[in-house]
Amino acid sequence: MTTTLTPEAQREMLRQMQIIRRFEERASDDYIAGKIYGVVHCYIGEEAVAVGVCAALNRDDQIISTHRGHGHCIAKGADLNRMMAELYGRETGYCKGKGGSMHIADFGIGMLGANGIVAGGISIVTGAGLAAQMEGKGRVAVSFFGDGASNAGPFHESINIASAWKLPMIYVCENNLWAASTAAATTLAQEDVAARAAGYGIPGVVVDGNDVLAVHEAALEAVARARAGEGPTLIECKTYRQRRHTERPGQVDYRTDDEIAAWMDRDPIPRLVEHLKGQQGQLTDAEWAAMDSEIMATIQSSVDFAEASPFPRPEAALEDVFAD
Ligand SMILES: Cc1ncc(C[n+]2csc(CCOP(=O)(O)OP(=O)(O)O)c2C)c(N)n1
Repeated sequence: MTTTLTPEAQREMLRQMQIIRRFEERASDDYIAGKIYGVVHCYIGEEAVAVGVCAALNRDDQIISTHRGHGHCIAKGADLNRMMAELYGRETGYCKGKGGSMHIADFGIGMLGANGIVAGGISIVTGAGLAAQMEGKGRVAVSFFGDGASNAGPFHESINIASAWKLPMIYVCENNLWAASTAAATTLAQEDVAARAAGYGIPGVVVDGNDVLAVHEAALEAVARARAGEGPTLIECKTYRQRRHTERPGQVDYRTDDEIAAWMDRDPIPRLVEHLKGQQGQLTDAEWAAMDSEIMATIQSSVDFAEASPFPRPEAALEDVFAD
């Protein structure tokens, strides 16, 4: 792993990745315990993508997420209490407890929303890229999406128009090798999603998505290009979800034990920990343990906040509904 980032900046990336990890471990436990409703898709194993990309963005840059959205929310600066309260279905949550895991948005920090429609966010955030271009203040917009979503129409339509209009967009494909139960290898016409960029006349970059520093480097370059008015970049991050598609108990996992084990060895968090420890002691065991305990305490506070919050009033069911 190589970088020009300061040790402090790298430790902050580690902290962000561990917050995502601990938030989701708790969300999974509480979902299985029946305290969280709806469905929970964990991003565990893919944290380096959200963190590496969002560290290259400003607060007013905008991102859009997927059904697997907790990591993107946290990396863009979302409030953990409001996130946990939303998962718990409470009135203090981001959607007043009526949206759940797949509908968290926070426009104030440039997080335009998770989205339960596979590929649905790609065209929405391309519109945000057009708005950013028209506004002319140098903002950029980022679309996160999976390998499965890259086979859907909005991917192609959006990248085509973004390239034709040189929109300040960064398209980040999180290729975790599986779309629910479908292996990417059986549905991608070419091994690399990034190769498709050539068809739209934009750069396509393949990056180790479990190396936060490599993801960050690629993102910095793409952001600079977008801010300079040179148009979009497609970054394909090769990564892996360590969990099954959702946390629903009893769900079948089609993946082999060997494949899972090989990727567990490339877990992005221990990789950065080892890198920092090896870099003239930029992280000690004691510092890492202290960082983790502080994170665990923050996650516990978010659960306490959620549990102390009321459920929405039944009469609120039809409030904030924008369509008849
Ligand atoms: C339009 C649409 N089709 C199908 C689904 C059901 N579905 C939910 S997640 C998923 C797989 C998505 O795979 P990918 O885009 O690779 O993202 P990943 O789950 O791997 O993060 C599918 C098919 C959906 N939510 N929306």
